[in-house]
Amino acid sequence: MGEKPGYHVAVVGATGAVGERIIELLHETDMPLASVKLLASARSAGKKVSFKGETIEIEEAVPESFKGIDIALFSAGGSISKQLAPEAVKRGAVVVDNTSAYRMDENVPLVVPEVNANDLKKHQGIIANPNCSTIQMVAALKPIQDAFGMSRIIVSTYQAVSGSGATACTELENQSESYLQGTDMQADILPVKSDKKHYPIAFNALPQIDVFGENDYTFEEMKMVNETKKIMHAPELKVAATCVRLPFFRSHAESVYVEVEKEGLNAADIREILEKAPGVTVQDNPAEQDYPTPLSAEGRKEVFVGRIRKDLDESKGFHLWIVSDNLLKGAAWNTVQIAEQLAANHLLS
Ligand code: 25A
Ligand code: L14
Repeated sequence: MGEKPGYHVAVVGATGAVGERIIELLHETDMPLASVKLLASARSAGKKVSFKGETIEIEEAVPESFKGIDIALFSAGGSISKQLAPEAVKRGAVVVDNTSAYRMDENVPLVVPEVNANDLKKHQGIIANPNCSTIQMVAALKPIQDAFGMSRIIVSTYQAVSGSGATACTELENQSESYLQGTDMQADILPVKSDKKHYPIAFNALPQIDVFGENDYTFEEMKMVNETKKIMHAPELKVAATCVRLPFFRSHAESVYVEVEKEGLNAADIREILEKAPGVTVQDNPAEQDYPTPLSAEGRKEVFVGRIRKDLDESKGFHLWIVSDNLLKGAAWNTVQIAEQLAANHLLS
């Protein structure tokens, strides 16, 4: 690319499920871009990608890649972020990291722009993009917390296979074909590539996302617990999660139970708050069977909320169904939004 005014951006993990969506969103951004550098593993180096009429060659990500980069968007897994994010910062880049490597680090803001954009001001070179299931949940719940207080969240997730990356998507395709042809399904990746056992995801439901911790919750579940408290600035909030993988490709869905602090509210009060909430679209009309689904949310940037109901027994309890594209608001779009905010607020050094 020629010498244009604007930011020099690098995408790490550019050939992955999230990286590809980041590149698409950079096509549309209003942020001025001087150059875009696409980085992945040596396996992909040399591949060519077209970007705004120019051809960009994928390069292997190494420490020197970040020379002259203003902002680096990382989506290549936690171990790559641990190795290379500090190298990028050392060379003057601000990093927006999509992995769990730095999220709970005290010096790293964990940001959903609609919820806690102010936290960006405290950054020291790395900003973490939260876990996908957490992002869509807090985007819908923070406005309710602000209006009515919140004491407890209990969530069960229904998560898409793309959260586990491009190779897991191929695994679901292959297993589906095998199942329909009546042959044995080969399972090598899900629930967790590095774990001891693998189960087929096709025509199945797996109550394990990420590995188990000592308390018998999975890391995905504990990410939802800990990240929610950090983003919502609510260490005392009670949060419990059960995370389940289902055999569809895109968008996570969540059944969420919340208890507010204010007495005497109805579902209509919750609906009214959510209708005004930035980045949230209420899709909730039982009479017309209108509610969001993973397929209806695919490719959309918003967080959709439906099935808003008051609990039958607990007067401060409400149930919601929250759906969003895990690769967009859950990952690539939230990342690009953070980059845009950093640029707009002069937070790129
Ligand atoms: O390591 P972890 O913590 O378990 O996490 C790894 C996962 O993080 C995903 C990512 O998705 C991967 O599954 N990820 C990151 N952020 C995410 C988020 N917010 C997220 N998932 C959900 N939500 P992915 O697999 O789709 O993309 C991986 C990208 O990372 C690049 N990469 C890998 N190693 C790298 C590296 N980049 C720099 N240095 C390294 N050492 C990777 O590039 C991709 O861009 P690639 O060149 O390795 O992949 C090119 C194509 O190759 C295929 N492929 C993947 N694994 C294998 C493979 N082919 C053969 N053998 C393999 N083992 C992929 O289909 C890819 O298209
Ligand atoms: O913490 O659905 O970003 O497997 C990436 C993988 C969230 C879960 C993260 C998945 C995870 C996601």
